[in-house]
Amino acid sequence: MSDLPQERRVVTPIPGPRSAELMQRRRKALPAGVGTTLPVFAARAGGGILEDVDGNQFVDFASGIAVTTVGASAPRVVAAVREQVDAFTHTCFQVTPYEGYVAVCEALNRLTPGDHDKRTLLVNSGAEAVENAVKIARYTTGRSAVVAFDHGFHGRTLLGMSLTGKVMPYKQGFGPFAPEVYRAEYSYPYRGTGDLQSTVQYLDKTVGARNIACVVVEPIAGEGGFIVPAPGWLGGLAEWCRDNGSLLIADEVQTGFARTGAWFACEHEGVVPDIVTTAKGMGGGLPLGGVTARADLIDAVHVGGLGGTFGGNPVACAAALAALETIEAEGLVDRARAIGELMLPRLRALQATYDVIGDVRGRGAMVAIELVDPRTDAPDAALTARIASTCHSNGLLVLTAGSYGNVLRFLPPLVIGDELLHDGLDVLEKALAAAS
Ligand code: PLZ
Repeated sequence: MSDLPQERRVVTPIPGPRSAELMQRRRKALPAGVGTTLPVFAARAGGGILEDVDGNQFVDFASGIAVTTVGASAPRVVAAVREQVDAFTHTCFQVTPYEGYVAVCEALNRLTPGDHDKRTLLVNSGAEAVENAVKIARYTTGRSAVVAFDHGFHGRTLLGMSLTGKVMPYKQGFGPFAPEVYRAEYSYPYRGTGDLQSTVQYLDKTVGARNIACVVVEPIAGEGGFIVPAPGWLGGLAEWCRDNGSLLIADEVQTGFARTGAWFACEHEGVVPDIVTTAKGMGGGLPLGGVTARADLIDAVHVGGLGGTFGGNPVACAAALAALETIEAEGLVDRARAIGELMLPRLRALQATYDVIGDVRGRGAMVAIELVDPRTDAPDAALTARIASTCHSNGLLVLTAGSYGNVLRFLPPLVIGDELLHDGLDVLEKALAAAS
């Protein structure tokens, strides 16, 4: 990132000619099923900027979907990766262990909510973390039912899809899905759905408390549209789990690692889960996932029951340790909170002007606006897509989200400067003005 100027710059139509050429090659070589948010090809990225192969520079409000929390070329991460690659790239931890893996587990045991005795398993992705969390919960409870929520997203593997709430594009045509997965209502204050009492009643009456191995929940629904549940809802679920011998699995894949202005989003609600799943922001851009569980639970699993060829790859571990060090050294937990304090008031001011903004919500550097028909509050996915596309053409990389596709979400790297944040919000404001 060292010499990447921290400024937005659009020098060609979007996509530019080189990107358009690469898109053509891509079309011939890749399946159509892999989507594209913004059809420009990356050349460099760092700080709050992503530069494409045509020399356009985008303000990054995406972080590769909440991954490059410390930036896409953070100096500590780059140096640590270089050093590790020089030493060795792989041994398979189960064949011959290495220190980096242990150090990442120690860090996760220290940083995740609760001061109880914990153990961590490392894997390659968020989906794999969720898969393993459910394996551990079933093993230790001897129960089979798994509860997930509307608006939830947990990955694209069979179990990940089964736990995910949204059919298109994630599940359509890909079934049958894993059995013994039950779906409860998620707390969605803006739409007035999912109160704790009806959720608990569903668990008791429809699924049956004694059948439930675990409840898998995102503390803030990510892909579902950055839905922050009502205060006390997550705590109420945790209490229900405790009372009924079910395990609470907090999927912190998107919310974790400083993103929301706390190390983990559960902290905002004072909730201590039995198992926490992590990935995304942990690896400093390299693929790494984790399952951190109460020691008494995870240690029950027999030797050889958990693992994988690549899980906790040494290069990914070195990157993760450097990313963690960066978060701590640069005070990025506080920075995330400050980013929220800058963005939320500006977005609320926009809401006062543009009545298509039905809701402004989020925590820290995980914020969103929900776009609606102001007369009915009906989700307006077409408007959302138009605004996103105008932002892209003007050099702001934004993502959409939401079960109804009507949420614009903002996930800047935490190392972005205030000027770029304001600049990005200016682009958004112009796109709103042009669309309404
Ligand atoms: N749990 C809460 O947000 C991944 C999905 C991108 P993987 N979210 C981005 C896409 O289109 O597939 C996610 C998540 C939560 C689990 C996952 C899955 O993480 O690392 O993508 O497997």
